[in-house]
Amino acid sequence: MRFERVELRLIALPLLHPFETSFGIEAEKHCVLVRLDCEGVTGWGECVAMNGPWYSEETTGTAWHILTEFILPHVLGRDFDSAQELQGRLARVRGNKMARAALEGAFLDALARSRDRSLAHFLGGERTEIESGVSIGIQSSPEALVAIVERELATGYRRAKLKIKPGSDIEFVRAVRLAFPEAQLMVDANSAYTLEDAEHLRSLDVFGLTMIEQPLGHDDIVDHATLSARVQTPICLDESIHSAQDARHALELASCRIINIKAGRVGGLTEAIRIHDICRNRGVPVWCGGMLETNIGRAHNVALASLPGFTLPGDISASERYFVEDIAYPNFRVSSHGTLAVPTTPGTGVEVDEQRLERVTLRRTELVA
Ligand code: OSB
Ligand code: MG
Repeated sequence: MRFERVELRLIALPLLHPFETSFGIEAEKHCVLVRLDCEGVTGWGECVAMNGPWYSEETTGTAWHILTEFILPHVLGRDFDSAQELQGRLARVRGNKMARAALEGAFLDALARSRDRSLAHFLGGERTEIESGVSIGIQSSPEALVAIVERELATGYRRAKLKIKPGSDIEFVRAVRLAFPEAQLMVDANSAYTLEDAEHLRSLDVFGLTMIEQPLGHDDIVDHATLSARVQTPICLDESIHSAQDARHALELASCRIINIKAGRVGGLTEAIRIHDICRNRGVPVWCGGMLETNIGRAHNVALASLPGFTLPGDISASERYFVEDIAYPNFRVSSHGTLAVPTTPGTGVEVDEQRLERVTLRRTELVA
């Protein structure tokens, strides 16, 4: 398929509720969308880089720069028949995984559409529905958190992930566990602790959490191995894993027992599937993370999570938890048994609402072969 035209848009969508993590509060979602046109087929990709370099070093600005200056000029006017071929062409570009993943996502959507197949099937997905979990931001008090968890579990979600940071951790988790003795619960610290907090983190063991996600340094796999041996709760890595090689290294060092896979963080769906395969061969469970995506990115996540190794509920929840109005439809809805249906229509299965998109666009550019 010949890459004829690419359009980039920076958009801003107000979030229904501000989302607080250990690295900050987000009230408005900013992201870069990629539209790729080739031979009569259009594909869409979403770049998960945030406004600022708080989760990783990439931002909407760096993604825009890398895509327009280095990635797109290198691929426009050329023919690609597989994601491997596209990644090969981009091998010279170091890092910038989120920028790269956004283009690969658009290409895979277009490729699946051109073959009249759903993205999920095209990637090797087998499930017709995926297990859905929720990620709940840091709240002002344990009581406020319990009220939100109660609502989410009543909706049917399979597990609740609680964001934690020093000062908003043990007492919050205790309150939720006391209120919901049987619920599948986990925590995500987004790198808010150091190895000196090992004893403190060990006090989470009594709550029977499914895992502690990324407690230590965002680029660490060594201290995580030490911590992993000192706590009973399984450690899961998010920020530290940028490639299949990182995943292999982390598993060889026993830095984690579970991996959160985000295609954006690892350079795209192809690399995400490599990590899935490595983990599956070793019997290591994986689940699909989220970055407060619009329905475009959410649809890519749902397709990825339909692969057989995704055996734990992911951070992929109903569209209506996030925005007043999305930019692509239909919305993903959660069933009463806590699942989202995997679309069976061609490509991602969502279509962009051009008028709505236009209204939320802050910046636009177009590159033509
Ligand atoms: O660490 O998983 C994370 C959102 C933004 C940045 C990092 C993370 C998150 C989430 C949200 O946890 C998950 C979702 O999309 O619902
Ligand atoms: Mg995380």
